[in-house]
Amino acid sequence: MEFVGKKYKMVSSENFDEFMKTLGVGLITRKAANAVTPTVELRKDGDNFVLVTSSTFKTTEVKFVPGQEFDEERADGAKVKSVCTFEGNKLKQVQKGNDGLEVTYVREFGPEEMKAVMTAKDVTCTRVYKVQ
Ligand code: DKA
Repeated sequence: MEFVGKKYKMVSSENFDEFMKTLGVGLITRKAANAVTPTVELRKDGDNFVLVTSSTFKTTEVKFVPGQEFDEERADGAKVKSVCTFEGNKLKQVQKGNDGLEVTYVREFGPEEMKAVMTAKDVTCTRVYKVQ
């Protein structure tokens, strides 16, 4: 997995505000999250992977073993359950909230960029990150 340890910085974002609205994120948190350009890095730590998303708004560390469900605290503070799996260079995350909402994230890692497609209900958000 040649993309482990690479740092990617966001260069574009489409529909993120609508996506966050669908997740039930309030206005103040949305404003803060919309204002930042996060850096994403996938790390490996023994059997675990750690997806680190850093910004001045918030830094989250999502620690997982592929295929095993885990508890996650999302960047908006929501307590959710997630499962992450790899399909080649794509990392797929399915996240379920207490409210029953299912959110999927597909992060496709490449040598130059990482593209994240996030979907909740009928809303899709696409964010592109360039290697640093
Ligand atoms: C990113 O990786 C954004 C991840 C989105 C997390 C869910 C929405 C949080 C709202 C504060 O660039």
